[in-house]
Amino acid sequence: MKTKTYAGISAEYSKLDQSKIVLIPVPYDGTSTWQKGADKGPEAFLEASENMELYDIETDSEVYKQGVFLAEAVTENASPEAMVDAVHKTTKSFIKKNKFVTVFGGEHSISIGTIRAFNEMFEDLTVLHIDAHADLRKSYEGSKCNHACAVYEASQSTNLIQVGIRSMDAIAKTVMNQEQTYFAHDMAEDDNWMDSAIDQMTDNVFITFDLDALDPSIMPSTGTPEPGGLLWYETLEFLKQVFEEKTVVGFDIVELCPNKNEKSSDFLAAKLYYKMLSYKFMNEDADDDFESNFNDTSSSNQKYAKFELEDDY
Ligand SMILES: [Mn+2]
Repeated sequence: MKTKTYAGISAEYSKLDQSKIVLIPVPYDGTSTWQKGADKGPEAFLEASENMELYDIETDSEVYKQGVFLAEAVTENASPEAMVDAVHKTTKSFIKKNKFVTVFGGEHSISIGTIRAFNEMFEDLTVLHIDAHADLRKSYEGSKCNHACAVYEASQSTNLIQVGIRSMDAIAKTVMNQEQTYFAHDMAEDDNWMDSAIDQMTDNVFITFDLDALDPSIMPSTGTPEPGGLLWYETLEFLKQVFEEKTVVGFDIVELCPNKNEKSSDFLAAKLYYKMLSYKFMNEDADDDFESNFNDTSSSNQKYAKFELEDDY
């Protein structure tokens, strides 16, 4: 990866010791089925980030001053399972260092590893899954670590809330909790969806953001664009409310599939990432210590009990 620091920030804001935020790139695209190229996502995102102005008008803040450490990319790709294991280990190691951990993919299968790490480290985790696709298959094309399975494990072991869904296989209905699913066609008609979704969240929230949740008019560079997605300001309004009302413990952003003739998607991804950091730290001084509320719960096997009992389908 060419970039040495996130957004070209100076050394004083990018050293691990002083950084409250860690960014882990995962340039992985091993299981995508249609358009390839999500492995190029992190580099395009980092390049766009370097060309972004770092003062956020809305929050009147410069969140990079909280420190952003750009971790070495996770490049394991021997198999989807090996990649998920590597993402899980790396993510967990930085959570244990008391950092606010963020991950940029790569295709959505990487989130199986990030979610597993956050679920082991934070109690009563809600996974807020923002996506066009339900991604609830237990396995697909011979692997449980396929992008089509991104939140199956989360559906069994966390409080999963799905937002923006407009494409799914009928079999996903047997797994999906419809009460906690916000379909795009309903969201278009119901202004109350944001409050309703937030009401169903526990305090600790991990956000997995598949960029194809956004409308293809603003995010064309993604592997599987679906019409009828979220627009920019409604997305920000929702995210800001989540960050204000809940403890967001980390997030990942996935499925940027860059196109060299269309740079606005790369820039949107860069801006979205920076907005989410700005919302997280908007009430904190750069001098304040960051205290993660992690609590290693991985020794408890209780949260996987339900997962093990599920039948294959
Ligand atoms: Mn998707």
